[in-house]
Amino acid sequence: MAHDARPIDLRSDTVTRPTPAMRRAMAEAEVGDDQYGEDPTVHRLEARAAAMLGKEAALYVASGTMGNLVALLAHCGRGDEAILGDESHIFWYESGGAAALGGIAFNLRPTDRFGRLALDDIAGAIRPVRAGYPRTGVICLETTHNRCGGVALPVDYLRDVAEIARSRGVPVHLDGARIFNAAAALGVPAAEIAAQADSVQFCLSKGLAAPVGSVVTGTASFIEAARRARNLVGGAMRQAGVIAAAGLVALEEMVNRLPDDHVRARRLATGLAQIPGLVLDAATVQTNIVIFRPPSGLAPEAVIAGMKDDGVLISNYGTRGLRMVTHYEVDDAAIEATLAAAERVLAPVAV
Ligand code: TLP
Repeated sequence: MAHDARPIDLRSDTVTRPTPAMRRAMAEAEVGDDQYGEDPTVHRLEARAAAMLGKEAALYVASGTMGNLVALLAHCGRGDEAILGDESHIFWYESGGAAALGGIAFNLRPTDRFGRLALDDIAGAIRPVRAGYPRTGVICLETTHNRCGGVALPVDYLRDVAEIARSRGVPVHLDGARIFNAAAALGVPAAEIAAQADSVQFCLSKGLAAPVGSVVTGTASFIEAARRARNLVGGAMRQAGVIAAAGLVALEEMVNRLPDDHVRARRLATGLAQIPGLVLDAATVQTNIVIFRPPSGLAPEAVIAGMKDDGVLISNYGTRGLRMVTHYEVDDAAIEATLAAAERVLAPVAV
């Protein structure tokens, strides 16, 4: 397996390399100019993605960041407010793009340990119509929730938010970068999750192992607006079928194996929790992400460096702790090797 020659890379599921089937599909992809609407492979990918999420239409974009950006640009005008969680990916890691390019203000709300914003807080944050108030353009949620350790938002919670949003005429955007992980964890079709939001973006390039790309889904008129926004940010591509072909393989062949990653993440979490002083919220380990804090006295940077010396790459999630993510290229042996390394590196500091 790959980790014999390479480090065990648990920094993210984004590190997954395309499978042999993806490489073949890319080489053989039928292509055309997508800006003329003539790339048949992009069309197939968009149709497949829309069908899997139960939405009218879909748009292939270069990244999850671009997917969230074009969705927010399509929902909001300049000066509008987006209600979003203070631990959301859009707030933390997307360069403030919606604010920089769309003039969209962030109305940040506290996030609980399961990735939820309180319902009454959301309801209270939606602006009444008044000349001096910004307009509330969109409510954003995230599932699985990255900084909350990969928790999946329950469908009932999403339904409750949708009801509040609908009653106030505000759309809901779901950053469903890992929506198929959420679906697997909840044991429901991804379409049931997506049905609770007006727009959903999901990534092909994470646990599904495609080399590039995300998809935005929603109504046909929303996707038309998102397509315009994609042009605006320079994201309209040409013979994109070459990469979309790998995305199709991701949807056809990689969704059903995600539960394997979840089992391995739980094994990892159970093993890590045995280490004295290590802090881990086991209830949040629901999918392929494990976040933990090292025992006090051990600096996160020292843990990362120590693990790296032992051939294991992990990432620093700052105020949240350290993160490990399981994926297609991490097998059972890699999990056991990681735990052995963690026991050495995270052993209690002698006083
Ligand atoms: N997340 C990355 C990094 O945090 C940048 C990762 O390794 O997990 N939404 C969510 C919830 C995400 O986790 C990510 C990527 C994105 C959006 C953005 O996707 P990309 O990286 O394709 O722009």
